[in-house]
Amino acid sequence: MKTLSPDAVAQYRRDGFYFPLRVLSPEEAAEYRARLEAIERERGGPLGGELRHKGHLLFTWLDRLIRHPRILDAVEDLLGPNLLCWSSSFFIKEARDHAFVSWHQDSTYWGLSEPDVVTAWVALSESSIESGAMRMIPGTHTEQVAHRDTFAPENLLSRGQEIMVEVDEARAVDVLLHPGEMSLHHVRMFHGSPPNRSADRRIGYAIRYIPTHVRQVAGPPRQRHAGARGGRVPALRPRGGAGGRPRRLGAGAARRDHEAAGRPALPRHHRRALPLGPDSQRMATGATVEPVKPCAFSGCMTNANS
Ligand SMILES: O=C(O)CCC(=O)C(=O)O
Repeated sequence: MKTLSPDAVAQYRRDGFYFPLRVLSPEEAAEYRARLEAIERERGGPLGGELRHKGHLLFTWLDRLIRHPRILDAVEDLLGPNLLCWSSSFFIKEARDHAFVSWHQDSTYWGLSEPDVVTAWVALSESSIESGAMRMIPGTHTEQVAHRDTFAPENLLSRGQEIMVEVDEARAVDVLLHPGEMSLHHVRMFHGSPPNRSADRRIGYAIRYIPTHVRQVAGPPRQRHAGARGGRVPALRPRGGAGGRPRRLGAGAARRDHEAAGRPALPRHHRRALPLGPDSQRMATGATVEPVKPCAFSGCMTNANS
């Protein structure tokens, strides 16, 4: 074990989640928050959907966060040493905001071959009962249940997805975190969160890790995975090599795979290697970047203008 005690691993396996784990100092967490808020100021408001998701593909500082050894050590204790970052998202509730997250299981929508996915949710501000901390129902990660789309406007989930069975809220555990602490949760965990009644924003960065044997079996043909740690990456063509720096995805290989699968023509930017460096460096130094338009292929964060 690298970080988690045998008891902590046993607790995760039994309950489906574990917290708190300190991964950043309060000062480091404040630095991450300051970087996020500098971008928001530059863009004139809170991040829209296209920048809230997979920010690690755009910003070098988030790319560093998804590879942070303290986060990876804990995730490795649960998933083993060969890890990909499948996705990441900011979950931000403004001060005294009605936004909430309905009870849901992440596994319902992600199209992955196995429920071997751990989310590391890193708090960049206080996550308390008042600010709308996540809530989890222990032991609910063992079965998949049906969901429906509600499209509730204040739901932070894209289609307002919610669990269709009765959720026993009396059993819910509040995942209370100070800035720089993280929680870990299983992809089938029943979880959600109420509105933020506090005077500060509630900011969390959710990083989704998978072991390299997990496959994308539904959804877009080519997801942008970042290699987080370890060497064997048999099928997903992650953007990062073995524990190393991000690299370009070969355009020819991507196109050949896509065409061989008999899929419709890819948008033009999917046929090229993805430029990570210039954009993220420009953002890191605070200069203006072109507006990013989300690609219609779900999960893709490429600038459709490129
Ligand atoms: O941040 C929240 O309140 C919810 C986050 C969530 O649903 C997730 O990380 O899967």
